Amino acid sequence: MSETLTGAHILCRSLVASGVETLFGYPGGAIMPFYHALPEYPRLRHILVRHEQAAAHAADGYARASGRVGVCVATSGPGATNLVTGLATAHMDSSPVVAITGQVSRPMIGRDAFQETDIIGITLPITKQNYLVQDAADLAAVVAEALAVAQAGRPGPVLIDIPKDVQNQKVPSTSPPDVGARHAVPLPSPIDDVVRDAASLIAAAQRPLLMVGHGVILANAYAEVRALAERTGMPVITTLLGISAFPEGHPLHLGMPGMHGEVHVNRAIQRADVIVAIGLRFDDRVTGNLAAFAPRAQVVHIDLDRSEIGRNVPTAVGIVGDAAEVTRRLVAATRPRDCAGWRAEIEGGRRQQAATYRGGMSPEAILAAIRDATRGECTIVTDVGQHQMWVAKLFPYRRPNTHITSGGLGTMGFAVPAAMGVHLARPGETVWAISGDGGFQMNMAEIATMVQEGLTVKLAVFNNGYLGMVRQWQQFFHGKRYSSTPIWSPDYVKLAEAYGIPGYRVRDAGELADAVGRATADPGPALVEFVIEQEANVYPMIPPGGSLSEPIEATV
Ligand SMILES: Cc1ncc(C[n+]2csc(CCOP(=O)(O)OP(=O)(O)O)c2C)c(N)n1
Repeated sequence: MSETLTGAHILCRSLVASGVETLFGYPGGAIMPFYHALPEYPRLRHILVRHEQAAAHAADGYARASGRVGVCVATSGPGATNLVTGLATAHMDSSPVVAITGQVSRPMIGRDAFQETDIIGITLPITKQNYLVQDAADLAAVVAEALAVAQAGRPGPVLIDIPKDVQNQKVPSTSPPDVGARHAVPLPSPIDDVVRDAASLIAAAQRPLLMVGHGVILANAYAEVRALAERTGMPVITTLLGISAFPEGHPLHLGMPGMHGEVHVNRAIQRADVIVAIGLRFDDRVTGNLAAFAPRAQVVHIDLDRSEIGRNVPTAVGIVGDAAEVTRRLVAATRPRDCAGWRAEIEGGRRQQAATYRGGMSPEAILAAIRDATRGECTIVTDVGQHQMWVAKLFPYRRPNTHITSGGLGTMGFAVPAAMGVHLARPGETVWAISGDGGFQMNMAEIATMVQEGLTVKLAVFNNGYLGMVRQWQQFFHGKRYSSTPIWSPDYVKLAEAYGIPGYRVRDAGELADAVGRATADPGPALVEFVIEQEANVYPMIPPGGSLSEPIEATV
C-alpha cells in the first residue's frame, strides 16, 4: 500500500527531490500547512525575510548567482501581491524564480474571502507559467514542471498557487515525474546555413562590432564569445546585463552602450557596418531612438528566444539557439582577422573623453577602494539610479557573472535583498550591495534578516541627499525644479548600530581605504555610507528618445 501524505508534505518532498536547498519567504494564514511541515525537511533552509518583495529579489539574486532556480514563498493576498515587483523584475531579466503562494481554500475561492487575491490573474503577464493547484495529487508533477519551466529555454519566473485545503489534503504519495527532458529546448537545426551567412557578413565587414548581453551569462558562453572576439578582432560592447560576460580590461573590450554609454562606444555603434548581437534584446536604453540606431549596420542576432529576433531592430541574419552552441559554430565558420584600423579609429575617440567626475569622494575613488579591499574578487549587486550607472561603467569586472543588477524593470530596492540571495549562492564570495540613499531605504529592513540568518553582505550607500537619477533628469529636462527628489536619511551609522553591525560614514576620500577595508574584513554584514557630492551627474547621457549620436557630455 502506498504512503498517504498531505499536500504540504508532498510540496516539501518535491522541492527536496528537485534539489532545492534554500527558500526565501514569510508565513501567513493560507500557507500555514506548508510552514507546519517545513521543519521536518532540514535540507530546505528557510530564510525569513522582512517583506515578501525581498523574498522574491533574494530568490532572483540566488538564481542569477547560482544558475539554479531561486524559490520564494508567501501567503495569500498581501503576501502574494508583495511578491509582484520581484516577479516582474525576474521576468524582465530572464531569471529562473519559482514563487509558491498559499491561496484561500477551494470552497472560498471567488467569494472575496479574507486575504483572497487572484494572484494567478495578477501575475499572468509577468510569469512564464503559473498554476492553481486544485488537487494535491497533482502537486509533485506541478512542482517538478514549474522548476523545469523556470529554467528551460529563456529562463523566467513561475508561480504555484496552492489553496490551503489542498495543502492539507491527504493523497497517496507518488514519486515526481521526470519532466526535465520535456522542457529542454533543442537547438533548432539545421543552423549551419545561417551560421555561414553570419560568418560571411563578418568576413566582409570593415567595422564589425560584437554586442554581448545577459544571454551570454545565462548560457555560460564566456569562452565561446571570447574566442569569437579574439578570432575576428571584433571590438566588444557589453550591455548593462552583459557586464562581466567579457573581461573588462581585455584589449577588445569597449564598454557599455546606450543612454549612459561612453561616447566612443555609442559612436562605434553608429559607425559599425555589422553588429553581431548575442543574447540581448535591443532594449530602448541601449538603442535610444530606434530610427537612428546603427544606421549603417547589418545585424546578426543570436538569441534563444525566437520572438526577440527582429522585434526591435531589423535583422539581416537571425539565429535562434543557445548562445554557447551557436557561437562555437560561428567561431568555427569564421577566419582569423584583426580589425586593427577600425579599433584604432574607435580608440582615438576614447582618448578625447573628458574626466566626468570631480575629485574627492568621486564614484571612481569609492569603487577603487572596494576594488582594492577585495582585490577585485567580489560580486557586486547594484540598485537603480546614478550609482548603478557609475558602478556599471567604472568597476573592473574580470570574472564572469560578478555584476548583478535589475536592468529591465529598474527596480529600486533590489540590491539589498538580491545580495542576500547572491551570498547564499556563493557563500565564500565577498558580496557588496551598492545602493543610493533612496533605494537603500526601500529595503533596508533586510539588515535584520542578515543578522538573524547570519548572511554576510557588505552594504554601501551612496548618499547624495537626493533621488539622484531623477534629480539629474529634473536638472537637464525640467528646468532644475527638484520636485520631491531631496530625500532625508536616518543616521546610517546609528542604524547599523541598532542592528548590531559595524557602520562607517565616509565624508573624505582619505578615509575610504580604512572604512572599506574594515567593512570588507568584518566576518559579518557591515554598512558604509559614502557622503558624495549632492549634484554629481552621470555623463554622458543620451536624452530619452534621442539618438546615440547626440549625447549630453560633461562640461566640467
Ligand atoms: C521602485 C522604483 N520606484 C521609482 C523608480 C524611479 N527611479 C529611478 S532612479 C530613481 C532615483 C534613485 O535614487 P537613489 O536610490 O538615491 O540613487 P541615486 O540615483 O541617487 O544613485 C528613481 C526614483 C524606480 N526605478 N524604482
